[in-house]
Amino acid sequence: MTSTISDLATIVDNAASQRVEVEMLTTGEPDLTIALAYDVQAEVIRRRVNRGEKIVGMKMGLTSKAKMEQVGVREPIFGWLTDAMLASDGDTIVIADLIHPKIEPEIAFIMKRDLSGPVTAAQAGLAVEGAVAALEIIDSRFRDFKFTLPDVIADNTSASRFVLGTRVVPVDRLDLGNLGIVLEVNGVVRECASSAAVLDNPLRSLAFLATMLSRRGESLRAGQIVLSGGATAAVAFDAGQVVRASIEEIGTVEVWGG
Ligand code: OOG
Ligand code: MG
Repeated sequence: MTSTISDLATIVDNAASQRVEVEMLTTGEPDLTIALAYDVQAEVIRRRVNRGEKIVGMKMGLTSKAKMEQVGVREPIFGWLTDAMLASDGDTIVIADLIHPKIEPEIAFIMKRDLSGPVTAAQAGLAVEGAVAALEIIDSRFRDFKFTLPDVIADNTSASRFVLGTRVVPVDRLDLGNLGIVLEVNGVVRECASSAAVLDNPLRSLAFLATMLSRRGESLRAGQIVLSGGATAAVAFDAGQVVRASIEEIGTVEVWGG
């Protein structure tokens, strides 16, 4: 590579703060590997933390076939969530702060205990306080929302904003392997799925996250939020829209585009 990790982190970090789409990193650096892309991601997050943001959790991405097919990348990935990305049920997200946002329904977990991989889905479930309905707003910094696997990893997996519902339901009361999920925009159903779409069970996504983190010497901490990945394809999120995710037995969550 001719660029440093720091040069590549500057490109995605500036694109996000200036709200402009940029060329994929792999166009100029075809040798960007997955391991180096996670180094770029870590540097982007380090800069956000240095500017005062706090890490509140982690996200999985590309954990369902619908998502993999939509973006043409077939491998689950992880990224970081900070307090600056977090919104509450019913909040308004300012669309002008973003580039070309899309929104997707997800099951989130709140961790009760620290969790280090490698672990199974059953062990991961024991470390969880409960499940929460969530919406994720993704906003790839790359032109036309198109990227390769290393690009999307370096771009912190398109993380932009996320919204949590208010009910935290203990996971031992849920059949997480088959809960109905509905995404509505302005009251019209746009996407439906079963939670089985997410690696057969979103707890498998959590376990896979802990396992992938362990390979980089990282782990999950009590209190952290984990997004398990979009169960359906993402839809465009525009000003004037109200978007709602309803997850069977867990609850609903709503957000406005302002
Ligand atoms: C990458 C992020 C994927 C998910 O839930 O699958 C993701 C993207 O689609 O831009 O957040
Ligand atoms: Mg997502």
